[in-house]
Amino acid sequence: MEVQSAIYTGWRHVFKLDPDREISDDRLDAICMSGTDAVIVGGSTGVTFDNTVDLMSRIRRYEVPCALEVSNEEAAVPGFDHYFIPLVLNTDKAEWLAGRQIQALRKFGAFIPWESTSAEGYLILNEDAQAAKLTGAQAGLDPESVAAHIYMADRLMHLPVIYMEYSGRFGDMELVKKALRLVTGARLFYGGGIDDAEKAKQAAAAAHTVIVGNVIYDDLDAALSTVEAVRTTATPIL
Ligand code: 1GP
Repeated sequence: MEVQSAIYTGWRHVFKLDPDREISDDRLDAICMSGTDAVIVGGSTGVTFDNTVDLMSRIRRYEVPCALEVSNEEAAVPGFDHYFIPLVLNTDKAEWLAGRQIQALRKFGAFIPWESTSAEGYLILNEDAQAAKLTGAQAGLDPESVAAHIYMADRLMHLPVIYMEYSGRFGDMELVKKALRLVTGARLFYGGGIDDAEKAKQAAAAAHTVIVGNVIYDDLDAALSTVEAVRTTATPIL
C-alpha cells in the first residue's frame, strides 16, 4: 500500500491534456497558470514518445505538478513527477488489466521509478468513450456491479487510485457518491463531461479528485472556470 503522502493525495482539480491534440502556447499557459492542482498527460489513441516528450517539455516551463498516464509502453517518457498505470477493471479482455502491463514490466520493470508510480483502477462507464471501445469495457454496470468493482479495487487489490471514467459524458453523480462511500483506502478520481462550473461543483462534491479534459480544447474559459468551482466546493467527508 502506498503512503498517504503520495503526490496526488491532495489533488482536487486536475486538467488532463492529450498529447495527440494541438494546444497553443497561450492556451497551455492559461491551463498551467490556472491554479489547478496538477496536469495529467494521457490519451487513448495516438499517444507516442515524441508527442508526449513535446507536451511534457512545454508543461515543464511551469511549476504545476505533471503526471503521465502510461497507456502504452512506447510512450513511457522519463521526467514526469508521477506515473499512473491504468488497469481496466470492467473488461473481460485481460490484456487491459494485466496483459500489456506485464509485457511492459518484463522489459522495463527494473527501471521504473516505483516511488512515484501508482496503479490506477479504471471503471469505464460511458460505452461511447474511445477508451471503452478500445478496451471492450462493459460500461453499463448497475449499481451493485459498480459496488462490486469498488470492493475489488479498494478492499481486495488495495489500489491507491480508482478512476470512474465517463470521458465525453457527464456521469451519474449519485453512483459516484455511492462508490465514494465504499472506498476506504483509495483516492477516487472522477472524469467525464465536465464543461462548466456547475458540473465541476457537482463532481467535486462526489469524488476526491475531479479531472477536466475535452472542454480545454472546446471552450477554454469554461475549462478555467472549473478550477475555482472545485476549489470552493468542500471535499466530501465520509
Ligand atoms: C478523460 O476523464 C477525463 O480521460 C476527462 O473527461 O474529456 O470528458 O472531460 P472529459
